[in-house]
Amino acid sequence: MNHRFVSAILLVLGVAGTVCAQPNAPKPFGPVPNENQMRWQEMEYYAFLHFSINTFTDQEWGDGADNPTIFNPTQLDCYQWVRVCKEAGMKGIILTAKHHSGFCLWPSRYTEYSVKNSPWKNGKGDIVGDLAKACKEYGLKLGLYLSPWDRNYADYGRPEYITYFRNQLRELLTNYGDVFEIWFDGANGGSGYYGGARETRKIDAKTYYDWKNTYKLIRELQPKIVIWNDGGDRADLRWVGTEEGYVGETNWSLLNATGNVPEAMLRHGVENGDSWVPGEVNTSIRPGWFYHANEDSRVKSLPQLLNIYYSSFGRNGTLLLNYPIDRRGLIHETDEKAALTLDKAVKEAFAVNLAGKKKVTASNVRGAAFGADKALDGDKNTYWTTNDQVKTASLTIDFGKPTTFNRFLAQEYIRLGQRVKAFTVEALVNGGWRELARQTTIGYKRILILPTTTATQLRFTIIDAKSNPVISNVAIYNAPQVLMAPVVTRTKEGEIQIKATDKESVIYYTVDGSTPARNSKTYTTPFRTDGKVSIKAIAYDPNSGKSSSVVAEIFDVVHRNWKLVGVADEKANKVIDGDPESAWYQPKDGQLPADLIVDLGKQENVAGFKYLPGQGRSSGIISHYEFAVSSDNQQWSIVSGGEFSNIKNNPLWQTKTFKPVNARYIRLRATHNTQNTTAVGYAELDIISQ
Ligand code: FUL
Repeated sequence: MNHRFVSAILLVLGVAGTVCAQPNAPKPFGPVPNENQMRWQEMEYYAFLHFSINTFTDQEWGDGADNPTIFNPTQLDCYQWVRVCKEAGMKGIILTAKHHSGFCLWPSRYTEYSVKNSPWKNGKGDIVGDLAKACKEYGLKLGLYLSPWDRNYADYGRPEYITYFRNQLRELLTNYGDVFEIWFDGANGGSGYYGGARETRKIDAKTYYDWKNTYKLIRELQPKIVIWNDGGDRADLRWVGTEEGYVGETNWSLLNATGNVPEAMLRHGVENGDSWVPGEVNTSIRPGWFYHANEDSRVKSLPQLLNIYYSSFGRNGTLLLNYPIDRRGLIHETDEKAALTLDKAVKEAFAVNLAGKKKVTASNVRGAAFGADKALDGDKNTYWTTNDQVKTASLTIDFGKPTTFNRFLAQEYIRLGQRVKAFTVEALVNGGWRELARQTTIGYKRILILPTTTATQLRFTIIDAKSNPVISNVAIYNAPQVLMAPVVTRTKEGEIQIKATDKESVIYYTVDGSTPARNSKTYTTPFRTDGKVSIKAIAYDPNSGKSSSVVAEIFDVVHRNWKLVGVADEKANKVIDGDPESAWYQPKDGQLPADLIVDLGKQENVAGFKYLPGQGRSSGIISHYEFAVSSDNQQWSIVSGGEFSNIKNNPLWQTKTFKPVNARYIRLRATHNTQNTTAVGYAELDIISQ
């Protein structure tokens, strides 16, 4: 039987139970979540753990050729992972049981490419088993990532692989207890080891995996599971089109069951979609998904994490936050500290609901069982709703005295569908109503950051809805201020600019690597630097006495005398202007390979390079490259080449290092881009000198 049909039946039964309890309750409108999706949505926050053989090669993707003997974590402890996640307020963990390299973290019967051929526990270990056990003890739910793309397996691309893939699914979904979510990444086909063939294989992600039957198997083995799939048939959950940690402000939990979904649509859902497919926001606590020691200082700061928090489950999404497991086999201390700090800040922000037990009235009420008070009673199963056909209505909370607040939270009772299309929040200040926010969707949960306001009343008005609104919760908070760390950039001329996001704050900085404090230099205007320099800065708010986290940037040689060779277009200088926001694209009729040559103005000892793709669009992102150096722009030596792993979904700075070499010219050759077209673009190109 079709799973949607089964879900629909379950759902009708589930909803019927609730609806029958309340005579005169509204009927569901449009697609609604099934019980599995409901259970998942209420988890809100859970962890991703990325760990594989490529943790030991410092790569984002393994190509399937690395020898299992290099997989040797020295202190692997699944209890540490689970403890950190639990203390950070998370409700579950999704582990990369098999990433694209094909290396399995459990001793699969169907391959030799697994922990059983590693020195870890003399080949007798099972990480999936250890994690399942630890999760059970701590009351966290277990989820698994099984990469459909397998760069090790000889038969990948042929029908035989599907049997192998399903055998592995059967192992994972049978031997480790309940699995709440299965994760199928969309990266599919490409170059790999493939049992020694070392070739490029293409598959059609829509048809190759026969998802229909694969899903059937999964649901048979784990009836309570939710399926995440960004590559094939529409699953239970959707990707939100970015790995940066946000979903659109307008976010419908709906898609159409068939048809293509462009990334922009994933970000917002489809207003009149015919299926319930809610968004899950996945992002990493560091730039990469896997552990790289050189990212130890780039763990996201509290303001960054709070931003992600508000932009994910503050916008009707769930948050799947990744910790890379390090080579010891642990969540790194810095990541742990960051996650716990986030949890503390969230608890502080939402500690006191200022709307709780306050006088509340509504412009329309369906009857006493659905009164305005039902939105304030803290019970997720009760709700305020209006008579059928009433799509515009407001709810007014009377604080009884002037009250200061800056956060607004609302939840729809989504078991009856997602209905609200637009709403406003107003405050009664000095006898007049002031609009604080005008927004679109709500869904399971919407949180708004409002300007800090002191008012005696707050009015929440639904100005447009698909059907009469059904609101299960409204809450108001006054969250403590958290300062954003300043942003530091350096121009082509070597001028350092430091910008604070919070207007009232003062910036303190150092140029010698020491930690900035209030006795450090105060930043007022840009200043010039030469050569390598390390800048650290903080923002300080004299009113609250609070400081931001420290931002640290290391700049290499100044680009003052750098020139692009053989490019007439003036705009091309954007590639070396030090501004990550500006980008340049090779002319449209270009061909691959495409070269970009930079004259460094003098000989430098070059030990690596850095490439940042254009941040504004998804085209022109280089996926494969060759990097060469020269002293005379005639004779070139290739010093590095390969792929920028996962750059498509995560278009961040790419760093490649090599044995230092003296050179005056550098050449970045783009051999492929992420879309298999000829577009090539660059936000920045830089070198690492010695
Ligand atoms: C991506 C993968 O290619 C990354 O390596 C990572 O697993 C991320 C969560 O999904 O698309």
